[in-house]
Amino acid sequence: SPPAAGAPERLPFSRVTEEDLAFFRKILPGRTITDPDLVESSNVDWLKSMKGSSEVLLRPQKTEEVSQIIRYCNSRNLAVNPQGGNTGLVGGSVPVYDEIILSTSLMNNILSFDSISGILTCQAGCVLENLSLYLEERDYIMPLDLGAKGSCQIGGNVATNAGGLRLLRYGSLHGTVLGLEVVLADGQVLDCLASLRKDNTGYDLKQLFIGSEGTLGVITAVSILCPRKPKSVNVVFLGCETYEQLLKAFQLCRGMLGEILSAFEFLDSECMRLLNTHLKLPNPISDCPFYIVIETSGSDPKHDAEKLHNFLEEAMASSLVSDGTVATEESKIKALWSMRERVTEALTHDGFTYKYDISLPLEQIYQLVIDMRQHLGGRAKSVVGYGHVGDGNLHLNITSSTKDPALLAAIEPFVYEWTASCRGSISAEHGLGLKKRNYIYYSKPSQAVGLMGNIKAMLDPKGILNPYKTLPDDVK
Ligand code: FAD
Ligand code: 2HG
Ligand code: ZN
Repeated sequence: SPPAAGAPERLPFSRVTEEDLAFFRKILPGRTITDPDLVESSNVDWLKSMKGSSEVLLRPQKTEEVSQIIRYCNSRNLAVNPQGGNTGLVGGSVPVYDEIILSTSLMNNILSFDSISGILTCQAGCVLENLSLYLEERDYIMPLDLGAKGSCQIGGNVATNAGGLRLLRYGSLHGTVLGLEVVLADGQVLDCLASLRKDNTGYDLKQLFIGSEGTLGVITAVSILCPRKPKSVNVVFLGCETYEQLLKAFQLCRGMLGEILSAFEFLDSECMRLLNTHLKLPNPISDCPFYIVIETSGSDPKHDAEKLHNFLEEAMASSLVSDGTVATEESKIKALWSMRERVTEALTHDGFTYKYDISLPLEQIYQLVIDMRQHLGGRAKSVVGYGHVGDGNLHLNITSSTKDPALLAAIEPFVYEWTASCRGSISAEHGLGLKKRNYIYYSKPSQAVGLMGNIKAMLDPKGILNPYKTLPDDVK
């Protein structure tokens, strides 16, 4: 298929030959996939917005196999696209042209778990939800959670530095990942798989690979610090009349819930409309312009209930929230969470979706949605705002019935200029992939981007690892 409009030129990588396939089949017998019907789904991204034309899907099980494949590809100048669960939202997980797809899906073993320290070590292809289930049986949880948990893999999470719904409480993967094993572009295995809380021996190299989107190395194993499973979890779904009240509720909530607050998320009434229309999810409370999902996680149900009760009473008394419902039991907790987690899915039913994942100062978050609506007038089908408001992260999504270049031209660069004027980030948690890489300068100075280019050139001189991704066109 022809490359997407605006796609970069194909770089002069080799094309896969019969000899190459013979080599791959020797290393990965039965796991070198060339049947076009089987390769097809790995060529298309979750949003169905990108389509590559790879003819080879490799499914290693061991680090040593990854190492042999990459060493060979480097010597043959063959480009490789590392792929986890293929849930990425910026076109980073699928090939642009005929890059070999290296899937970690069969690298799904847990290597060790220490029930005293809570340190889990596993292969990169473990699905996030499977890790969560494994840990829950042992009274622990993963420090991250996201709507894509049923498909995304821990290697992909680390490669994108995924944030998600628990970042407010447990921090980013830059803090919770304790060690990584990475196959470098020349096939060397970099063993930084330490399981230590503290280790200041030289530069912290693993940090380079967290968020590097497959461009610096293939992550093969991860060691991660996991929190204890909370004994009591409560979720509240609240309605607010204005964004200012929502922010005041956040402030109050931080003060009154303190250490038990584990998530503070929001969605607007347009998201609710899409949940109602496309997924038939009814509003659990009365209609409001804004909705908040607050989660508490603590060790004492009585203590937590009391704190939550006091907070709700105060929030209602000071008219910060106008309606709400509380869940303590598992099925209702899940139902309330799905009102937030399934907005992305609802959007896919609304039409072609333009996605913006923006970090902004808290006070400015919703102004961007308002300004965008005004700026676009009637040109978009829906303009919705939701996200990890507690982390200062807005998900601004705009839909149209079909792909609409004129609409896109009205959105960009407006959205990026707006973001840069507040010194925000044009990619808070999804990465740059193919779609956002050329906008990096809105959030990073050219000096920083130049240094990124130097690091890439040092670690992957032939540029075989996930070409056309993350770095802008002018950095080679
Ligand atoms: P993929 O999509 O397969 O790959 C993503 C990138 O990482 C690609 O560039 C790929 O080349 C690279 N990569 C994958 N595995 C490796 C590896 N082993 N070594 C090196 N590079 C690798 N993101 C958030 O941050 N927060 C959210 O709340 C969130 N919610 C989501 C909800 C839904 C419904 C969906 C569809 C996506 C969501 N995402 C979210 C996007 C997020 O980036 C991914 O869900 C996830 O982190 C990607 O993991 P994956 O295994 O699917 O990786
Ligand atoms: C979320 O927080 C994800 O739900 C997806 O990061 C956001 O689809 C989006 O824009
Ligand atoms: Zn998100």
